[in-house]
This record gives sequence, C-alpha cells and structure tokens, in this order.
Amino acid sequence: MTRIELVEGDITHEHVDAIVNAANATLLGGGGVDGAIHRRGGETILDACRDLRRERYPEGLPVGEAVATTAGDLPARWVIHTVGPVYRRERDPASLLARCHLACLRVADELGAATVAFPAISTGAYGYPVREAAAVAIDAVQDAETKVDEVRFVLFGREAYRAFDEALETG
Ligand code: AR6
Repeated sequence: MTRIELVEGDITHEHVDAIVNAANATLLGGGGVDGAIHRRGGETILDACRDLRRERYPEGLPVGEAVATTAGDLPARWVIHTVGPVYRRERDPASLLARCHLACLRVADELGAATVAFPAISTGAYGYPVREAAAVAIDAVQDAETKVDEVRFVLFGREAYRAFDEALETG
C-alpha cells in the first residue's frame, strides 16, 4: 500500500527520490512549479529536457504522459515531468489528470523511486479547480498499482492543502 502524505510548502525543498513537475508540452520550462524546479535545479535539467525533445518527443510531451530527467541540484534523484490538462480545453479533464498521476507512478516504478513528491498538477496556470483536482489526484494514487512507498503531495498555500486534506478524509 502506498502511503499518502500532505505537506504545505515549496516542492523544490523536498528530499525525495523523485519530484514531479507540472510541465507543459515543450518541456522547456515555464512559470509556477516548472519555473521553480528549473531555477533551483539548474541547467542540467533543461539540457536533459532538450535532449528528450530531440530524441523522443519532437512534437512535445502529450497531455497525460510522463518522462524522467536528472534532478540537477535539487535534493532528489529525478524529476518526473508530466503535462496536466488545461481544464477548460478538455472534454474529460479528470481522466487526463488521473492519467498523469498513473504515468508518473509508472515512471517512478521503472526508476525504482520509493518516495515521490507531487504538486497539485493543473491547479495553477491550467485552471483546474483545486478541490476537484484534489479528489482526482488522491483517487488516482489510492487506486494505483505501484511499488512506490510514499506519495507526498506538496501544496502551495492553505487552500490547496485543505482541499487535499478533505479529499483524503472523504476519499
Ligand atoms: N511548490 C509547490 N507548489 C507550487 C510551487 C512550488 N514551488 N509553485 C507553484 N505551485 P502551476 P499547472 C502550485 O501553474 O496549473 C507552467 O508555466 C500552484 O500554486 O505550476 O499544471 C508550466 O510550464 C498550483 O497549485 O502548474 C505550464 O505551462 C500548482 O502548483 C503550466 O504552468 C500548479 O500550478 C502548467 O500549469
């Protein structure tokens, strides 16, 4: 059984095997969590992302998929990049958001990562209401078949923390 922990704070400070990045299809950086990860993690993450674009994802990383790179200077071994759904653009954002979580856990299993920190994917620039996203994220992790021991949701701010706490209580 995977243990689920909730933390309020900045994901770039988490000491875990893998940190999940709420990226965009270009994999070349952006604002929010993505910006913070590249800022603190340094150039080696961006270099690895450029290689991925060239070698595996010339069109970009599709929504709902995940791929790992080095974590550079972050206190983790890997960053797992995933692209969440833009809430208003998708007909079924919930299944895509669930798929992101499952894809990240599959990559974590392949890497042998036992502890994984997730941000609240899609709830910033991509406009997913945080209470809805929290329910989807918690359900997806609870239902996942994975060897990951601990999933730590690292939430930025009280509102996001409360939303995940409620989803965990009621889920
Ligand atoms: N640690 C933890 N959570 C954070 C941090 C941090 N350092 N910074 C922001 N959050 P977002 P998205 C929270 O916008 O909605 C980027 O430009 C934030 O408060 O980072 O999936 C990408 O390049 C929110 O709750 O990701 C994409 O273009 C959550 O993380 C796009 O944004 C997600 O917000 C992806 O949008």
